[in-house]
Amino acid sequence: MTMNESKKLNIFSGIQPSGELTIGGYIGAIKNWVTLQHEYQCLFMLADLHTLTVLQDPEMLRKRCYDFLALYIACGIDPAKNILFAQSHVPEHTQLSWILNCYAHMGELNRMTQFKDKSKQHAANINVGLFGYPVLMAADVLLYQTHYVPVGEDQKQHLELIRDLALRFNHRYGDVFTIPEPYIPKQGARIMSLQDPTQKMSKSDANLHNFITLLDEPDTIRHKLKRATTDSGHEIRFNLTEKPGISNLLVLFSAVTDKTILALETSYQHANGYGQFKQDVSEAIIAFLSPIQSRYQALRKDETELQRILHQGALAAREKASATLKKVYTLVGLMEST
Ligand code: ATP
Ligand code: LTN
Repeated sequence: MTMNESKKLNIFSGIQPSGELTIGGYIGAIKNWVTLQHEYQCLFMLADLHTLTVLQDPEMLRKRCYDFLALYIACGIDPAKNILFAQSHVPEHTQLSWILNCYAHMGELNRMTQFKDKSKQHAANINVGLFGYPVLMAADVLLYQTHYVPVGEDQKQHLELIRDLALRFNHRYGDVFTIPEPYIPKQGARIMSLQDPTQKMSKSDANLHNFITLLDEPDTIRHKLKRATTDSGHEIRFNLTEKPGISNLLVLFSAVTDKTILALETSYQHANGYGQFKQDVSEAIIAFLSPIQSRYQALRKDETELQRILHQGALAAREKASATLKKVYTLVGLMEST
């Protein structure tokens, strides 16, 4: 590590390798990862342990970890510059999670909206892992003395809890953890579902027409966009209360073209209806995803290389994580193992 690298601030984020990565996840999180990697020391994790809070098919889960890693790289995350690793390869995450469990309160976890939502979604399997999900997330972030956590808006509440836990721990034991801050995009922090623009676009949505995945075929994208809910009227204007559907498409359009919403509104001010606009949004998404998809296909073929990246990543992550865990063990009064 060069002198400059050691002085860089730390970035940490992760995504659960479940379902298929949506364009919402890309715009809310990965797009920022790609920009931040140049200025920060970044760790990007496959949150495979977190996926177990919902029943998974073991073979699918293993396969998806490689799919997601290849996608991170295809989106522009450089494995030579960043630490890319799987959560399950770094046992310090579950070790710190246990300790933090003993400082987290039932009441604060009970207030988490994701827990409430997922409990409704998976009423037959409200397991303890689902309840403790944010504590494992806290361990992920706090092990690496993280300054910023680039995520979408839905993770903001978890980040607040992580900050509270870190402050509580530091208050008792001294400055052990860096207090992390969420890094949420100003625009695109909450991409909405295509057919119900009052709900977040989510990869676990049972209705496949609600989301666009990074690997969707062009015709699938065209089809989904055609069926996307638009609003009454015919103007193409950003207004979240009156026109949630069109506003969501404008945010998507802007994110994949890097044109401002204002510029897009201006270019459609004489549009007659939504047809052409929706068609243009789908073509812009297709053009944006096409190079990502080609890179993905090439990277995904070489599983040995993906394994090598994860192996290197786990070694680098463990070096950092074990230093924090050691401090924590000593502070809470655990014996040194000889
Ligand atoms: P699930 O449906 O499995 O809960 P998800 O689609 O909500 O998944 P996650 O894997 O939980 O996606 O999120 C990955 C990252 O992308 C997180 O940082 C999250 O905040 C962000 N993200 C997910 N969906 C969106 C969205 N619709 N808009 C903006 N950011 C999003
Ligand atoms: N819960 C996150 C995934 C995640 C994460 C993290 C994000 C697990 N650990 C640590 C940021 C930092 C999600 O995207 N659903």
